[in-house]
Amino acid sequence: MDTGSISKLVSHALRHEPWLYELELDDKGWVPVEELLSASRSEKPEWSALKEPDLAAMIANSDKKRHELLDGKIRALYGHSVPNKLLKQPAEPPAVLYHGTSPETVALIRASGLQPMDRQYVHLSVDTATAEQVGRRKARFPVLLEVQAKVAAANGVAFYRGNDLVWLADQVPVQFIEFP
Ligand code: HQG
Repeated sequence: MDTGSISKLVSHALRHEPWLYELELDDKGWVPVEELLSASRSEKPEWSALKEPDLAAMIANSDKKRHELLDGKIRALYGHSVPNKLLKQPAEPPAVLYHGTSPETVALIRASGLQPMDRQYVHLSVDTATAEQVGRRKARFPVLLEVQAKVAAANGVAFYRGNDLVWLADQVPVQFIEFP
């Protein structure tokens, strides 16, 4: 079983287009595992025996903690683009968070701050190595921006925990961003 392909399908279903799998996210992004399993099983013959432990193994063995299983439900921890914004509990962020992006995007961010663009939230990283990796999805030599997260939070910007490495924000005004 190719866990990478399952993870892609699960992310697509739980972040972007659940309706294509006849799934409906609740207000925190959860769906019943059995519903996701039956949708996944019908996608490919080799997934016909897919069970919850396979999803648990996929999460445990993944390079990033993208999904969470709890009490017979599963959700994506970040990355959503579904139209209804998920309900998230604001949390106290670390002092500094990082955002890796392409050099061409920096001027746009200087003009309008960090915006979620096609997703529900801006994605930030706890360390430069992770931000670098995120930025490399966009450019060979990404630019790392430093976000003064604690100061921004004290000034009314809401932050939310994604996983151990990823934090989310509705948007980050430019005065809290340090450019290289
Ligand atoms: C840019 C992956 C114009 C922003 C990663 C980024 C992450 C602006 C792009 C997660 C802007 C959005 C998300 C503005 C920000 N004007 N562009 N004002 N503000 N941008 O892919 O953060 O592998 O939606 O710099 O690891 O790159 O899928 O977000 O380049 O955690 O699990 O708009 O996706 O995780 O791009 O990545 P994305 P992201 P997975």
